[in-house]
Amino acid sequence: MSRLIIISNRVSPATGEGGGNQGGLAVALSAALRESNGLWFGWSGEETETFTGAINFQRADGVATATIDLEAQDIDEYYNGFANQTLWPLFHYRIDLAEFERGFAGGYERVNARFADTVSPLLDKDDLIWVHDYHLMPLGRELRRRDFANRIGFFLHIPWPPMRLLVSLPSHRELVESLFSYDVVGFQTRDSLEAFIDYVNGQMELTVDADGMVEFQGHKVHLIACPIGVDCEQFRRASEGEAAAAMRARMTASANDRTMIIGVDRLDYSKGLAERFLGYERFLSARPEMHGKVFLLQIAPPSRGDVTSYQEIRSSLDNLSGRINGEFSDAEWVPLRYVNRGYPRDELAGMYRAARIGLVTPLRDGMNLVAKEYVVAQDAEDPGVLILSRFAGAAEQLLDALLINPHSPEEIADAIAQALAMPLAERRRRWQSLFETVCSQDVMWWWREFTRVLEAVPQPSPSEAAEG
Ligand code: ADQ
Repeated sequence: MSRLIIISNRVSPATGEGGGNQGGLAVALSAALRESNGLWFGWSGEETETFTGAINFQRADGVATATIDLEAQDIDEYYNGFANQTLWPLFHYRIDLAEFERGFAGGYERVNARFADTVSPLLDKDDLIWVHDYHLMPLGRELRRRDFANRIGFFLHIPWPPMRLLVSLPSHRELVESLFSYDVVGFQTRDSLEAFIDYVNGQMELTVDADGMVEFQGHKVHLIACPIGVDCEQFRRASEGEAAAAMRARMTASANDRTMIIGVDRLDYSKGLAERFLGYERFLSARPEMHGKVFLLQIAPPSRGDVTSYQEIRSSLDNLSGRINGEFSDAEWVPLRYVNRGYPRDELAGMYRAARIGLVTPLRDGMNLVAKEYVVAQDAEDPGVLILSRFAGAAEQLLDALLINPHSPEEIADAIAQALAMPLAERRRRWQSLFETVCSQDVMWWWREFTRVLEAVPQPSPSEAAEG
């Protein structure tokens, strides 16, 4: 087995028993690294006055990490700029929020080259290199320019946008061409894979064969859809553990016999929080008989606070939640509990289990792990109902959820009413099928599947590598 090198914007290995409080992705990648004695490389999250390329090596619980600091201009242009103000909105279909600034694009290229320069001395020729997400799309090309003939894979965690949207990015062609330096390019869903194929057919006049193989300038790339999952076993255990039970008991006590609906999201415009609140408001207006009988707990820790569009969504949600509570609350009942903080994962598992409905309504989402966590955390005897946006990647797999269009307050309101009235037998049947799907393609399956495909790529002979 080859040594695995994971390269991502941030490095967050899981340490402690069962990964402690880290998410499934950290747990899975850490397991993959332990198995191959690999290395995880990325940005420390820290700022330095001038970029030096100095590497901070650490090893914890059998996982080796190597991190670098970035200078202020890098963070502005690469991270807050091109990644989070250009690519993120554009890839989530929010062209109205996307900023196309040359400085951002330049910073993105510069930081990708810096990643390549710094990681290069750490790489051996047999290493399997796995690059993650939209921050680092050109990294494969940068490594090829430095003569690495290794097998290099890329996985995109966010959606791939339709061709007609992507072409609004001034450097769209260069960005897509850079992906052809990889041997394997993985997407979350068939839908994203098809949008990518549509682009390479339409803009590059290339043909992708039935197995997902496409050739560009003499190099073959394997395109796959490989949906990420959650750590089913660990999260199930957490949801049955003490911390979850204690949290569940606290939630039940504070619910005071009212039925709880839960939403858990990073505070991001792609998550459809305003639309969710409006759908819930519609439900309350249409069903006065339900007043005092339900409440929505929305947990939304702030993220990317340096970016203006995130400050704006935060203040508009403050207003909207205030308006809804002002309109419907009475002395004994507050219909919307809106909380801007994160919770430890085991407590989150308890909250999911205490909720009769999981309300997951992103306007666009690569996958959405909250939907899968909600399913895993349910009590098999008395499971809750998942309401899920059709535009989350997870909707391709979770067909037994109540699938809705998050832009329609009526559909959200009707789905809430349907979920509240759903008989136990139907809840059990739907949940059983969702649980089987989520656990058969969990996050361990995901990394094994991706690395299996990458490992199957024939390694170039030394002469080919020299020519390449
Ligand atoms: P995200 O956009 O961050 O990820 P998501 O998949 O929902 O979205 O993952 C969020 C994670 O953060 C979940 O594990 C959730 O439990 C956790 N989390 C959220 N709010 C929390 C809170 N208040 N307290 C504690 N934990 C909280 C990106 C893409 C997704 C894709 C993932 C993985 O946007 O589409 O599913 O990567 O590929």
